[in-house]
Amino acid sequence: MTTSDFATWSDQALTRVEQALTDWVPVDAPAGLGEAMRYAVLDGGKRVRPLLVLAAADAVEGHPDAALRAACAVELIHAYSLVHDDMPCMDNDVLRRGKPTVHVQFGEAQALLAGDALQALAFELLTPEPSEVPASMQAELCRALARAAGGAGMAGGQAIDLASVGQPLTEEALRHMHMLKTGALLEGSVRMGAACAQQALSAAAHAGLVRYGAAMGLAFQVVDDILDVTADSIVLGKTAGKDAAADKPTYVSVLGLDASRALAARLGDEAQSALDDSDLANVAYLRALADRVVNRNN
Ligand code: GRG
Repeated sequence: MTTSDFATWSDQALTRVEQALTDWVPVDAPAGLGEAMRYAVLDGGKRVRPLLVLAAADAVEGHPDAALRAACAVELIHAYSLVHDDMPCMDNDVLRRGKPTVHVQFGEAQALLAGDALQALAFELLTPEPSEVPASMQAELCRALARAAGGAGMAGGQAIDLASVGQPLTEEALRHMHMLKTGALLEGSVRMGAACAQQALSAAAHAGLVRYGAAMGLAFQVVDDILDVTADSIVLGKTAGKDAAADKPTYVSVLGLDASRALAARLGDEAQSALDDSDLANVAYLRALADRVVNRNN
């Protein structure tokens, strides 16, 4: 596969995801809620998680409708988490994706509700009625997403993160926090793509994909921490008005910049080696996505 094959696949995948999100996030939720939900989701974001779902589904010849729904569902959970994470009770950010954050634009109560409604919508998307997607596949997708987003995943990691402000963390504790807070949803994206398989996967294929997802999840956060100190965060529209966040431990604060870069490269290698060990033939998009995540500059 050439770089341009991947670019073509990725552009087409992103167009499908964008269109589906535009169609599925309701305009008409009452009293301005729909507007706040659409503001939080549309016109922004790298859509890394949907691409991981679709690339993993491609590798296992997954059910196309289930894969598109899973790709959108995980992005809705991600969008909800960003809305809540930006609120004054958490990171208190005023800019996200180059725009005012949802609570700045719509008020805190509406931001809370928009996050809640996006979370619920994610599970509604996974369980359409009627549907060609087998009920067992729908249930597996819901289970994978719920586990990734809940107390054993993203929300649990966020709780650890909030409790660690101002605390020195060991590398192991930092790894654990990030595996949950950021890694679980990225790994969950790969698990959801795998759950779209229409035939039972071999143990090697499943294990390889899970290992790949775990490496990608941590790599994403390590690179995020590196970019926080090397990129112009105001230009990226990521942060402004941070208070507690400035005092949070990161890979760069715990390991230093050079060791963080080396760790990101090792995790990229680990992701590739996990794919080598899977018995899947069609993993070129997953390989290219691993390169994109490790070498990204935003
Ligand atoms: C509020 C339950 C709850 C969880 C929040 C995801 C998260 C947990 C917090 C986000 C805080 C943050 C900025 C973490 C760094 C890594 C990360 C998830 C960055 C944002 O993800 P990207 O880069 O964002 O995929 P885009 O805008 O491209 O979608």
